[in-house]
Amino acid sequence: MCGTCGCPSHQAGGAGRAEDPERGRVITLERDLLAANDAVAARNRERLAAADTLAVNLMAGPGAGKTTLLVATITALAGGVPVAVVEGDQATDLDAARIRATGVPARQITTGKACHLDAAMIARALDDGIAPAHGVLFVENVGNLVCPAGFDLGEAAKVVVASVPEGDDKPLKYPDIFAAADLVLVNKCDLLAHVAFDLERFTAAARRLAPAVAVLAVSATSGAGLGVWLDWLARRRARLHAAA
Ligand SMILES: Nc1nc2c(ncn2[C@@H]2O[C@H](COP(=O)(O)OP(=O)(O)OP(=O)(O)O)[C@@H](O)[C@H]2O)c(=O)[nH]1
Ligand SMILES: [Mg+2]
Repeated sequence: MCGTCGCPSHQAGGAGRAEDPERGRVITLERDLLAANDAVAARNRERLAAADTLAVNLMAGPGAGKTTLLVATITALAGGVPVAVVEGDQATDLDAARIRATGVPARQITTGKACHLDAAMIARALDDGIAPAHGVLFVENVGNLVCPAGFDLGEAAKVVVASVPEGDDKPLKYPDIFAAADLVLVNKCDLLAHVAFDLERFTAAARRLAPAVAVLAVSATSGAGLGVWLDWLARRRARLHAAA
């Protein structure tokens, strides 16, 4: 397990030496932890579907612009859709405060040593009634391009937020999270003129991992591309509603 967070996702699918009994026990424990998480996530998914709530798990590296994008999205939705946010951070409730300043409910989860949210954390937030019926529950995962990929939260969609200053090589370097993505947003596209970032190369790399994935360039600060992102959300809400 990861020495920092005890996260099993790093090694659960990895190669263990069968002749090493201790390694075998660790792999079994890690698989059990992920299976337990998946069971809670399945229950979360049922609860969210029953409430007709679209849950969207935003995953990205630190500073990619998740909270800024959420604030811009909430502002653009302008009260037309019930929205709430679960904020995951290692420490502080700074991001939850930014969300609450828009008038939308936010529940901060501080994870301490853990580097990702898990399904049990989301289940507790659901117990507290955070999910808006017939609306959207955004989950801002802990800023990390590795560990969140392994943990199903019960969301309807995983959205990976990359950003222009991070570089166009991120899908190649962090394949698991891009392989899991239902949508990739390339944020800070207002900086494309100033930073060496090849959007075509980035998109091709992301599609090698998730062949059908849509890649949308957006800017949370200028508003560019936000309409396409809002349309994507509306389609996913309609799909969830139709399946109910
Ligand atoms: N130029 C530009 N800056 C942006 C954009 N979106 C966010 N930023 C800036 O990027 C920095 C980080 O933004 P946050 O929204 O806090 O990023 P985050 O992903 O929520 O960060 P963590 O929660 O710490 O992982 C801030 O200085 C934002 O103003 C954008 O579209 N363009
Ligand atoms: Mg944030």
